[in-house]
Amino acid sequence: MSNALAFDLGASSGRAILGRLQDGKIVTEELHRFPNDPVQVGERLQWDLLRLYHEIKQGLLKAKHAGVEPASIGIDSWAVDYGLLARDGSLLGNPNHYRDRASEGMMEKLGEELGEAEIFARTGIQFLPFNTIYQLAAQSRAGSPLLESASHLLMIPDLLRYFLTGERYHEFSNATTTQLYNPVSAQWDGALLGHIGVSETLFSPVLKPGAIAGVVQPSVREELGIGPIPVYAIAEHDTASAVVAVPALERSFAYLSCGTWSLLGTEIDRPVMTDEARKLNFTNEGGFGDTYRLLKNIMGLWILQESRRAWEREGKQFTFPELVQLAGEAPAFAAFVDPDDPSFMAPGDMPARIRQYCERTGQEAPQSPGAIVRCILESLAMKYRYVLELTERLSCQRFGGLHMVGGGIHNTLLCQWTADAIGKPVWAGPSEGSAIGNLAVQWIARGDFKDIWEARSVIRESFPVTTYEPGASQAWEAAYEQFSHVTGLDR
Ligand code: LFR
Repeated sequence: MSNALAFDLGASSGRAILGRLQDGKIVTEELHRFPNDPVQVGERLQWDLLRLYHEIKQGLLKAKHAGVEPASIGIDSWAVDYGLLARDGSLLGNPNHYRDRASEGMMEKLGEELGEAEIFARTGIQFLPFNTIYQLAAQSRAGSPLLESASHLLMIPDLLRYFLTGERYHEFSNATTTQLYNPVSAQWDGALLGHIGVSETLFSPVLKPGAIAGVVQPSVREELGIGPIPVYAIAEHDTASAVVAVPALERSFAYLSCGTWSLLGTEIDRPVMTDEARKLNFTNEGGFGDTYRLLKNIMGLWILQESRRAWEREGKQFTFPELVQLAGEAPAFAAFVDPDDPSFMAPGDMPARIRQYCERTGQEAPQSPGAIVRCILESLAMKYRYVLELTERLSCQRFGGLHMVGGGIHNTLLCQWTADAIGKPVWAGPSEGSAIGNLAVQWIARGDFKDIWEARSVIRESFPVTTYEPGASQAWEAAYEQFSHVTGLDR
């Protein structure tokens, strides 16, 4: 019986999942779950990184108290954010949150200075205003004293792994999301770093997912009373881990990793660095086993989560199932938004922003929570169709359906509407995609699975997959035209 421990950190919560291989199947157990609340301090929105490290140690203690010594550990998290270390290895300040406004306008500025085509040719990465390159350029141009005194930069999972092992490495899948890593030369891009005035010496070697990245260091062993557990660099970008866990049996497949973000795309062997890919703002993020993730970020359930928080501030409490039920009862196709409108990026009053979007585009604004949630979920389903069709075009493939993984699959209405919108089946599961992909890479690295395809077929056997067949196709087809028109995506 071979076990492994996965720490999976999302933008609002984290968990420690123990995985066991039992009779040819994966059995998982959640040992620890904890909130990850970003903190607004003055102008800045930041991550409470030391608290996250504390929770990782709590997870290790819970394993120990359950009488389990994990055979290995892996950590995955959201991408693009980083921390800076001083010469003596101590953390300089708290890492900024990617939804912080510090780098506002920097993407446009660097685009003008360097040319978007040049940046894309060097990285193959989509233009998102919070990419590491823009965060770092903003810090560098503001003359940040932290950056000036920094000796090392590590991404979030690299940092936590460093605290555990004392060793500094980057990991490939997450490194690509910086928009500073050149997949062709397989190195940090010196020209881009030079332009933003950031020294290459801040960066450490990049490990491929599946590499051993150290063992739990003596001070931590002593503190927790545990052994020298090996720590692997898994596919540390949570989306990369989620893609590992897609229970596809064939090589050509499309996925939607559905959580706070919706990431929709396909797995490919070589980045698609064409002008068309750049103009459509697709990305080629690194994956397991020298693959790339040709995908697009879609704002996702963030808009719903933030709406719920806004209602909560007004004293109206709803659970997610309640909101989904109200959406089901509201009239269909009454109003649409483009979920990726920049006005939905920062935390704030989403219901008001949705109403403003609708007024701006000549639609009747939804008022009740049910109508607003219906508008969000239908708009997401429509955007999934749009991005799925573009993925087919860019990757020259036709998909028979869409694999959906992640916590969003608990929203059965969204799964059904996605199937309706794309006119193809949706195969939903597993919901803990990132944690399962994290475990799977540890098992591949340790030789328990021969390769990713064996891992995927065992995942398929171990976790239920629910099929949603498309229905009401004519109504959805007509509504898609309405959606494309009001969002301007038909232009
Ligand atoms: C999903 C995710 C996305 C990334 C966003 C910000 O959790 O990792 O892939 O674009 O968060 O880091």
